[in-house]
Amino acid sequence: MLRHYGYSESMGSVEKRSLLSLSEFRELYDAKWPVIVTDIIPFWEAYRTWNKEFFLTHYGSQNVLMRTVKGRLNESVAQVKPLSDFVRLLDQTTDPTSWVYLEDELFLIQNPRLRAFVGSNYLLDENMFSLFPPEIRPWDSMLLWGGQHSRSFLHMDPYNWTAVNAVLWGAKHWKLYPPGQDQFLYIVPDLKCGFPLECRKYNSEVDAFDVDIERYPLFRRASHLEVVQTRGEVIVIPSGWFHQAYNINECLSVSMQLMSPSNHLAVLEEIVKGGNLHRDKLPPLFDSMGPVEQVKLFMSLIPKETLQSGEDTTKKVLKQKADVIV
Ligand SMILES: O=C(O)CCC(=O)C(=O)O
Repeated sequence: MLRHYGYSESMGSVEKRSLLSLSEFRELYDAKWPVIVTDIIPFWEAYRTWNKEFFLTHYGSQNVLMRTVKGRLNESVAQVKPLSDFVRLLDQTTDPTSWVYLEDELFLIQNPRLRAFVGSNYLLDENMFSLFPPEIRPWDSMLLWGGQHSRSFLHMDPYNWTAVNAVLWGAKHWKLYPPGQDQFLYIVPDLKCGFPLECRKYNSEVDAFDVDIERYPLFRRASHLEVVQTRGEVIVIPSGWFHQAYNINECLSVSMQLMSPSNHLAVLEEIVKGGNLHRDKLPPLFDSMGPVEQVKLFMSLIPKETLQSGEDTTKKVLKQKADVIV
């Protein structure tokens, strides 16, 4: 299966690049191979000014969405707490089996002045998510702040988009699994992403950093790459790659997403699978159209009720966060 997708079984590595042009990115990496780019974030105001004191002083009383883990990764509990409480817990937990992880899709969107500290990223130029109606455009800048040992699930991203993750401080150890290995990954069935435009969620039951090999014996057959991403670096992970990040020390990052002419059909496919549009609605000439026209046409066919429920989803999540009084 790896070969079917054009990957060889002897894995290569993840390069760290600077002065990478957009055309070279598209040719070599976009929807093909992960890459780390080292000369984007150092120009961001967030890189110079964000630190723990800054967040506590200006945003300490705001509620954030976080996960607490005591024991194994899949026993984690989602919670809403004021940011100052999160920081207190962060400073207390440094045990490999007890940690907290702020994973908030909406914090930066709720705080546009803070969001403005995140600078531009030319890799996201011409991002086709901008062609989505605002009501159903995926939230586009998730704040991730975790203590040592905290980690994500092993997962593929919503809509099978290209992940773009920028580390502002700390370091992440990544494990990256090329497509075509689902039979080794123990993917949890029937999960939903909960985004404004509903889609499937692809999480693995396996914690790649603490594998229960008796329970998941096939997992050892999955080929993967590993890389450490440090402060000031952006990692780009192509569509179709399962990935998991482990924070080696306290780490803050912002995660974004890319839909480009190289992966737009994969993204649209996920929107169909999410039940938002039946593929019969696409006219026969769809296949002969260019990527931008395809996305525009596709979006124009999304039912009005779906736009409304997208808007309602964002309002509901914001209300849930605001209603928690601790
Ligand atoms: O930083 C993490 O914990 C994981 C983030 C991630 O998977 C992503 O940016 O797609």
